Amino acid sequence: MKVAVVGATGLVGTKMLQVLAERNFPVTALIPVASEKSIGKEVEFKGKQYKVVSAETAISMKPDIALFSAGGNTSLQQAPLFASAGITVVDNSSAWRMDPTKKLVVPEVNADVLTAEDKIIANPNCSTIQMVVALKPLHDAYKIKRVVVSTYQSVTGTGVKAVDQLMNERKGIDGPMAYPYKIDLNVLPHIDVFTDNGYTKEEMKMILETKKIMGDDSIKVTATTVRIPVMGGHSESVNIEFEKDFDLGEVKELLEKAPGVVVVDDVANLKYPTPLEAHEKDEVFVGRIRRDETQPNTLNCWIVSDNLRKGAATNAIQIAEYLMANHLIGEPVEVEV
Ligand code: 11C
Repeated sequence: MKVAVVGATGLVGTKMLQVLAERNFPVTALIPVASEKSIGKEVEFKGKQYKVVSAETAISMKPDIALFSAGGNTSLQQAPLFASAGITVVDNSSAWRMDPTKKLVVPEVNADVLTAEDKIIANPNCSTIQMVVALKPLHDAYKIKRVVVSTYQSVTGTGVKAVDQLMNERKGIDGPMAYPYKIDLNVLPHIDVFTDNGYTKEEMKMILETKKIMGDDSIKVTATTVRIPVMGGHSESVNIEFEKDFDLGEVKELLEKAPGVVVVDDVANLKYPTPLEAHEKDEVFVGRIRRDETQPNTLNCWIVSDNLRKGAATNAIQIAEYLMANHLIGEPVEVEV
């Protein structure tokens, strides 16, 4: 596969290069793309240096797939240019997610919606991805009525400027601020911009994207998304009300068997997921699984994942792997017998 990575110098773009290499994605040509100011810079892939090129140059090189993580505006402008040249785009920005003509995909949940006609495929928001991976097997078994989620999100979700702000504050250095307030030794109940209903855009992403990915508009979600001074991944406290009652042992079994999920739930031995433990791993970790004793058919749990991996790069590359395995991109592979 000829693979373009658009936004190759950013936090997610860099992680995409790392994950492509680790998963041995069959890259026959790598085409890193970034904004004008980065053209000519080099990125490393599998020990080799590659020069960053413009989107126009990348399109002329006819990649099979373009993995985008360059922000919503770039995506709105450039994804259609790639798509109309026949190149399949997997886009990590929020630009196309709620477009009814575009698929919003978490492979463990709804890869089967993909077809060869999908030329722009949306990668969901990181905090939504990790939640739906854990919700899916439970929805299939007990049908979810309502989800109440509060998040504890890593500064890496904002980007390099936020990581620098946190590190500078730790060292007592003044520097550019990614947030309106200090983040070290602080907690900000504010991720992305506020919308007219008093919720943030991040909260609305969790509400709307969950329904679309799960293919069920009846699932009610309410969210409070919070930034904390952490780097390894996002954590979520999730309260789930089901239509049917459940057996706690069966819930754990369903989660243990679910693709992409690792259950870490042994409080007697103080075992529960943390972002430091989830860092640099591809799975979604679930723990603190317990009955909400205040109302029927309701479960509490704690969901943690590395937001730059399963929440972004890994999910996009899993989509690419699915497209490849199902011959939805590139040339069909001819096998000699
Ligand atoms: C954060 N979830 O942690 C955001 C980052 O819509 O893809 C990803 C934003 C998005 O700040």
